[in-house]
Amino acid sequence: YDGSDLWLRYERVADPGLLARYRAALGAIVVENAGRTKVHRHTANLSMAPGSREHLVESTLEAARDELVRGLGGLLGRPVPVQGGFPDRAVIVGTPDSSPLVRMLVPARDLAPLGDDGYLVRSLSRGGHRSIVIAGNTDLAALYGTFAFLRRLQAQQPLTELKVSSVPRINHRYLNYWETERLYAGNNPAGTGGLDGENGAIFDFTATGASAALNLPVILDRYLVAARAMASVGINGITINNVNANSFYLTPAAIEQEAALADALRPYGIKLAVSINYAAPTDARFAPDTLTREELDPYSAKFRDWWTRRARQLQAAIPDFLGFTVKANSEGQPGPQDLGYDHGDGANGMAAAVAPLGMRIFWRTFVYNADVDADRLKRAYLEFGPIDEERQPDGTIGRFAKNVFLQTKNGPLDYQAREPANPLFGRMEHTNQAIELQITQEYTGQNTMLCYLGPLWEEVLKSDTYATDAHGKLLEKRLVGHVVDGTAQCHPDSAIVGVANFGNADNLTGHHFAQANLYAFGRLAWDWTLDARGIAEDWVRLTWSNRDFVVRTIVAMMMGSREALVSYQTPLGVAHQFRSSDHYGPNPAERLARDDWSPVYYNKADAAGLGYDRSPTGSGFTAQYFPVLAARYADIDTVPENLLMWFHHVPWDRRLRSGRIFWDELVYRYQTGVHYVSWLRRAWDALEPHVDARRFAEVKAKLAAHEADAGSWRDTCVRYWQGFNGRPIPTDGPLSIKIMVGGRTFGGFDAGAPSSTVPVAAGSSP
Ligand code: BDP
Repeated sequence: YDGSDLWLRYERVADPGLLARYRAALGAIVVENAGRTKVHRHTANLSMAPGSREHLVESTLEAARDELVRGLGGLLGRPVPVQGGFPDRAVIVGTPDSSPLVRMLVPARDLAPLGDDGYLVRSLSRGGHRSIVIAGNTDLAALYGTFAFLRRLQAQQPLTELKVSSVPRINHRYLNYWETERLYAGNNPAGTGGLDGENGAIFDFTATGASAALNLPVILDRYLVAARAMASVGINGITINNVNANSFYLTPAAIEQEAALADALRPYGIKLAVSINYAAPTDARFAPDTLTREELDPYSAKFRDWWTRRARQLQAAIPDFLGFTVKANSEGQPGPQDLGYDHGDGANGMAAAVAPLGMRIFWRTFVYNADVDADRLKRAYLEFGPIDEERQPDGTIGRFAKNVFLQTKNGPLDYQAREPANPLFGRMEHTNQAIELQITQEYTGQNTMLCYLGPLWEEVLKSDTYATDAHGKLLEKRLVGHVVDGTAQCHPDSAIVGVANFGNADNLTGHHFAQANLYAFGRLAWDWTLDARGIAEDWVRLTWSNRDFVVRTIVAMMMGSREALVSYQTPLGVAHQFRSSDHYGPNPAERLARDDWSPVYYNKADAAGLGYDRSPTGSGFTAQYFPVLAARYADIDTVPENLLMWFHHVPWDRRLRSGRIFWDELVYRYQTGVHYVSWLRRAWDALEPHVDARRFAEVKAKLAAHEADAGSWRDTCVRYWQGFNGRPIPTDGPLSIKIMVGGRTFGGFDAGAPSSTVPVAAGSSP
């Protein structure tokens, strides 16, 4: 098995008793009027590639029906018929509009609180008939309920007395897909896909224009597997191209292909958006409809009309087109500041251009501009904060338009394995804010390391911002998740974005365990209050096996993996020690053209100690947080130890909570991280009898590379720090390693015995 079904495997239930109970309860599939509400289709010649396993459907209810046929057929090991009427033991799917049975069986008042996307799943007994009803107010909600129901069966949960309902906490649950550049996952190196098929992107566009055959009316299996997988966790939108945007995606030839893709994804409720370059109007590809650089004035009719024209072209082909994602005045991308305007002017100019079409602008806050402040981490708030607080002529506060979302990375730096929450969360009270998480593992091991990101995101979403109201009183709901879902500060609209990790690899994500990150993102996007451990357990049951031993082992492997990665890469809050060429390996000594791209800028290693002083005696970044956090981070005695070097330059001899001095603790952390990876490898080996051969071997090979690379992180960094402090490697006797995650310990193992393949630092010279 190659992993290409992701978590939608639907393996036959192994336990004979359970199989018999499922078979007895699930005798028929009833989806009334499944074909009645056909979704819009722009592309007449949309077709599957020859030899495809997937197939095109024309409506969302057909997608639900076909998923049940596939899912129940697989799980029960025999086909379950699609029937009309009101058969006994049926699974009934629909809405009160589509299905008279749903209307009869589900009281309207039970559906009312579900909104557009929420669903319910119930077992009912009526007139001697037992049935399971999956219902929502929209076809898409019914599809979401179908996937949730199948998930229960895949995880072997009982079917009796089902009374489930679920409503997403966040409205817009989107992926950003970065093709063409730094594909960290899922790409077959010599693969096809992306522009001109030259890299390993999932979607295969061509840039050659209308004269050559367009690749995209032809739909490949992997597009629909991805669509089903996204829908199964409730993702409802995708920006299809890199934020460093190629304006090709706005040309007529591209729009034709985007329309085909949108047609294929539409039954699954996934809508398209495109990343744009602020200066696209100057691009010769649009001649004669081009503007000069001076005409990129966000207040000018010329600029706005240009964008309205582009948006109209997109909407003509893709009626549910979402809008644009914008990276402006960041890392060399053009933006309104080039003409003396600020982000508010630029975002609002574009927002005004697309507002009549019902579209939104997702304007990213990942900006840094050396003129604004030497500490790169301070810049976003310095650039965006004042716009949020500005009093408007009509007396309201905040200048950003209603159809603008600021899209903000979880942390203030750049997707590091551990960061404090971005201070913008809670601070941008008058502005719509989306959180941006990175699913693709740029700084977290890419395609090689096993790193489950659920705990990272849970940590961020459940971080307390200590946000206060206008009177300085602490808000009641003030976790980052509350800010994002709108409940903290009464925002009616809400969004979460994940930078996605699939490509054209057989299993879509490269590392088999990278699938878990896509899954976890989707589940958390729907309900950020879920815990990462529960999500991991679901994923293991759906993807690998329901056997207790397998579930326990893999969940334990996953749960400690991120903390281990932090330990062997960037322990105790030292950030961004990555080699600039690929952001995978270490290079703490690197000094680049720009200070704020350089590991040395982040580590500030010297004879006295290590770490970046961002306290009031340093850059003063801590003051961007609400008072409770600002005070906690400002003081080296109260800052959480896992963020120590994020906020302070720490003396080598400083005593830490473990009783060890800082230098000893640092080496100890590197070491525990590497030991954890050795344990991962051994834990995996023990699963050999329980895992299919191909996936077992592929993960085993990745873990071997992972272990070697973790060792190289430790050795490179420890050796480099020694160059400053001249200290020996501490000897600490055998290490008993327990990695704590959310108050639980995982992988409690005796790491006293040195691993056979990795040189061990403690007690020896690295
Ligand atoms: C960095 C990536 C770069 C992205 C940038 C961004 O290295 O490729 O363009 O983030 O988010 O992490 O804009």
